[in-house]
Amino acid sequence: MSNINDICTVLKKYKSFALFTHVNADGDAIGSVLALGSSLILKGKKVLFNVPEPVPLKFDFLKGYGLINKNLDTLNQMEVGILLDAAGTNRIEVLEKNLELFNITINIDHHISNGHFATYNLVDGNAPSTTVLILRILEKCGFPIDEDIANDLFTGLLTDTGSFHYVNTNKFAFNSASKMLDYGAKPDFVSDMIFERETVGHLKMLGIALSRLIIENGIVYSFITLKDFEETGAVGEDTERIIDVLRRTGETKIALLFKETRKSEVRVSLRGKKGINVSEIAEHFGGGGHRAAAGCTIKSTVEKSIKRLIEYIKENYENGK
Ligand SMILES: [Mn+2]
Repeated sequence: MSNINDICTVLKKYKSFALFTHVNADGDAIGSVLALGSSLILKGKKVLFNVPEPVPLKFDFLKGYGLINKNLDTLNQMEVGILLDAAGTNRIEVLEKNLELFNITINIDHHISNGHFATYNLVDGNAPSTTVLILRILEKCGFPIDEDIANDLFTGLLTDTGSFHYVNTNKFAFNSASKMLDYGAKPDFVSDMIFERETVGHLKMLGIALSRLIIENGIVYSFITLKDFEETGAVGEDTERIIDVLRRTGETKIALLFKETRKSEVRVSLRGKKGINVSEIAEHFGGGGHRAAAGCTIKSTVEKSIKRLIEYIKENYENGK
């Protein structure tokens, strides 16, 4: 663990920064990149915003969204590489083999499975989102936080806590939210933009997933196939947050959504309730995440993936471990 002061020293000393986050970027990933990057720009620094494609459209209301993935050909001219909200470099293709592209790297994250792979690492598993850590850094460094940056920060906190529903909704979350509002964040605007602009593709996929829902001994699961994508015209982004509807029954301990992403490849989203740590399950299958929300990818068919995961869970979590 590095001292936050060391990170401030680097942010103040150097002039150019390349920011990175993980594939399937969520609100916290994009919010972190935009908040830190925008503040650095206000300090006169050069910043590249690197977010793996496809960049989710629903965050297009955030100022700075248009700067994402611009001028990436100058990546190797940047002095410092900063990784945000990513437990490892394996979820950032451009860095997987090229972390040494930068003399100095900084890693800011709240995943308990984080590998502390950078020169400076600020990893806090108690942080409800990476954006609360960005807030802490910006305040500590005395860097500017305007209304747009406050909205970036709030977007990460709102989405990673499931609108202040999840187990990570601690005092730290509310204290940080309160500060973000002081800096000008607009919760009603951000919530409206994120939750009240659903696509038809999302609603159709949600209907399909709900119609296939199976519940056995507190384990709730459903699946979505490539054929469903074809028939509804939905895209990957349309299936986000379906898992958060699946988990809603009172008896749910573990919820899973199996999503066929290509032939013989299934992305599994997991949610834990009643204290069950689903990141353990995801890690067993080569993935990772948080206690209450995790994911993994299985190289197999939907049917076999379901069988493998459900059997493993039944064997290991029978008594609500
Ligand atoms: Mn996060």
